[in-house]
Amino acid sequence: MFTRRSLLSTTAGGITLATLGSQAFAALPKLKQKDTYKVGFAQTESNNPWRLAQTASMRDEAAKRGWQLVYTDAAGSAAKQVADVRSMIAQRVDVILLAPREEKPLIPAVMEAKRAGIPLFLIDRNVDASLAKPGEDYVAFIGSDFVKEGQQAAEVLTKAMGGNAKIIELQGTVGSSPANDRMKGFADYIKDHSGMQIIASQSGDFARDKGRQVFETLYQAHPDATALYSHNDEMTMGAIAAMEAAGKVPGKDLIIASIDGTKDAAQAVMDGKVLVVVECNPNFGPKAFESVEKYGRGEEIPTWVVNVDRVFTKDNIAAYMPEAY
Ligand code: GYE
Repeated sequence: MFTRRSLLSTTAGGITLATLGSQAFAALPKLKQKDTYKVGFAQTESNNPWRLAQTASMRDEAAKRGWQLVYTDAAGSAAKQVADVRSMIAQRVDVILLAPREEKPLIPAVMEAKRAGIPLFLIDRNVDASLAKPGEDYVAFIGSDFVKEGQQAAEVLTKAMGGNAKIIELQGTVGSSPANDRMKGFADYIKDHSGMQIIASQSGDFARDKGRQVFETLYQAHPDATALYSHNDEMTMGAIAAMEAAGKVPGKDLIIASIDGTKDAAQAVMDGKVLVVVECNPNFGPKAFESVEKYGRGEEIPTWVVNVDRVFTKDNIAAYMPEAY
């Protein structure tokens, strides 16, 4: 529980630091200060541009520093990801960076690393906070505020639609923290706007083709839908394909709010097909490796290193295009 600790919040260089009292870190495995580390990076899947950009960022940062990267890809299976972390423990990596596919099934991996004396950082996704705690069971979570992303998507959509919409929601991977929190943030915002109604909500597993199939089915059942809220850009692109196949005009017949910032989605904002993309930046390499380095120096790490996300609409998307992946 968080009761015995003091929680301080400061903002430095766009990163919010939520710092816990130092006694909380006593239980964590330590990291020796070294010139170079053997870092395990347990990726969850590689079937979309966001994941590929994230992996490239991790590889680039490792290469830049001359650190060894032990990379695994769980190919969309939480069970394989647990096995991947176990193999990193067996190989005695210095530190583990885990992008946990789902909130609960990865808890054993987090706890086993702790018992093995290997410090672990969660990157991009979180685990269930009632079962494992930052600063106690793992060092820190480095990633976005997904609740806020959902709120921001809802806010832009609500304003654009004058407070009235029949919304189809495409959820991310069931049991993953971005799906849970993006759903919550959006719902929190629209509950004060009675004209904003979610008429159907189902998972498209953060994947383009699944998103296309699920949207097609939901839209056939709910042809009165006027908006789409999709938890990531890949599902959005799938849904756009389904809309166009049904003879509908994305951006006119259905107003779209999405999350991530892929090249395809940014182009769709340029083309007027997508109203808003809330950013979720995949370039974790510099921040993740810097946090490891600091931890090795004995510095206290904020329990949540928050990525600050931008909001892209037709007004500012052109400037972002060169960065899109
Ligand atoms: O939005 C999605 C990816 O975990 C924050 O996972 C990440 C999400 C991201 O597959 O596109």
